Amino acid sequence: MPHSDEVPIVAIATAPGRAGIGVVRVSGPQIDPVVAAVLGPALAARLRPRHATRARFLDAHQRVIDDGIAILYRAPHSYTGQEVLELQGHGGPLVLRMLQARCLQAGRALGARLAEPGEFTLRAFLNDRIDLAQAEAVADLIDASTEAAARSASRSLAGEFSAALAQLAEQLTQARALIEATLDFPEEDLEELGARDVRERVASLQRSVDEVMRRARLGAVLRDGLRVALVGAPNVGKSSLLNALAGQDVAIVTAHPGTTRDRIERSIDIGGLVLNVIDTAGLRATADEVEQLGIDRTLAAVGEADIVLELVDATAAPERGSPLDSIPPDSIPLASIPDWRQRIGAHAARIVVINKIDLSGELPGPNAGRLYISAKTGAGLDSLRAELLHRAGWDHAPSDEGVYLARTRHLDAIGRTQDHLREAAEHLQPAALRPELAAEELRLAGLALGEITGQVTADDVLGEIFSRFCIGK
Ligand SMILES: Nc1nc2c(ncn2[C@@H]2O[C@H](COP(=O)(O)OP(=O)(O)OP(=O)(O)O)[C@@H](O)[C@H]2O)c(=O)[nH]1
Ligand SMILES: [Mg+2]
Repeated sequence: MPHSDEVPIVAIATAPGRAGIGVVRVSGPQIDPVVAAVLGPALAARLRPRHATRARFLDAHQRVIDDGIAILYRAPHSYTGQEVLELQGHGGPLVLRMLQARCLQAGRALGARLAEPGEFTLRAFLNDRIDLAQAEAVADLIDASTEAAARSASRSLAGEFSAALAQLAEQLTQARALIEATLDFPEEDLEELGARDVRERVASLQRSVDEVMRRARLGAVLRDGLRVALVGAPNVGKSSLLNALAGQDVAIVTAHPGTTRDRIERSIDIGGLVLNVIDTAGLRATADEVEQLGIDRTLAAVGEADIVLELVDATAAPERGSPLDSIPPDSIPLASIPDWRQRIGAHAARIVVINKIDLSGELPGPNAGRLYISAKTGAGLDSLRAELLHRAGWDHAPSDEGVYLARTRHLDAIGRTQDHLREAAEHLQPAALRPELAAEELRLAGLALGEITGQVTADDVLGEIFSRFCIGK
């Protein structure tokens, strides 16, 4: 994405389609010619910054395109930190396109062009109106699919996440300064200067970063949801369970084993947490080419899942003649594809769910490491939902309190901060005191942390982040 913020950019800022009101935005270091052309010189001269003014939007022949509201923001008191003109007109797609074209035409001498996705926010970042974590929070707020995620994004946007990071960065700098003082005065020994103090500071920093990581991980789940795969032999009730959790008939259910051939995904809100539940084709050896392709997809879904729900039919004849209860969860057999569990990711959780207890008579809920349910009657589903939340890191209904709506990029940077702090702590051990290496690790820890707010960020990272925005933001 070009970073030149010297030219005006123009975009329709409201969603495509018909609506009561639509907004066209212009931002640039200099946009007065656009303002004068679109509003007429007389009105343009009377506009007071940040005040709504009733205006007619004019085309090149002074014909009225629309009648609406104009707001002018003078630099740096605007979203982008540049001069910004906001035209609020009627929300018809055609009228907004005409208005957008008119702004482009009026700004042609200034080099005006259409905005790239996220380019208004990119300019806000480049002009220090917001930091990178806040810019990402803008996109997250727009994309939020649950209330908790929206509130959390809005707090990140207000700078809560950034403030926590800034405090850590400050503490990192202080600890480093203490160590470097001993390097500058070689006659002073670090032990004398208070190695214990430095050690305690680093230990306390480690605890603080661990806490930020914990909150960021919860936030990442809130933001991205979790993938939950329903896996098991044919006919155990996987599709029935998907339908029960979704509260609607999403997948076809029949008494015929091998009904589901393809994977079916649904986003299901469980107490404010979005779970992406994936129904799969039942696992068994088959000569049917279509069914085999479906089973291959099941195995792929198992590999991608954060949580695998292994479904077992409570009435199914247990193998090897042993009653189901006496088989440890790990060896409940899926006769024909015994090694499917090896596909489960290293960090993924597996929950064994015994279904159809309305037929077998077991009590609903957890017992001996398994969960007993009936997808048909709904018995035990509350326990299952609670277990899913628990595995996602929430022991109560998810709330946005104290959670940072983190992205993978953030988790990665926090993880590297943790690594460098661990190294620093090792170099501060009395037996192997290497203060210069400890100081260097603290410096690297600070750099890793700075990537989140964008103090140190490569251009390609910026391009990657902002290109995912919608146009006009
Ligand atoms: N009594 C009872 N029947 C159930 C329950 N869950 C599912 N069934 C029945 O079991 C049969 C198979 O259910 P499905 O949900 O299609 O099973 P599946 O695991 O998706 O099967 P495939 O797609 O073939 O792998 C249907 O006749 C369902 O009505 C349950 O909890 N109790
Ligand atoms: Mg099915």
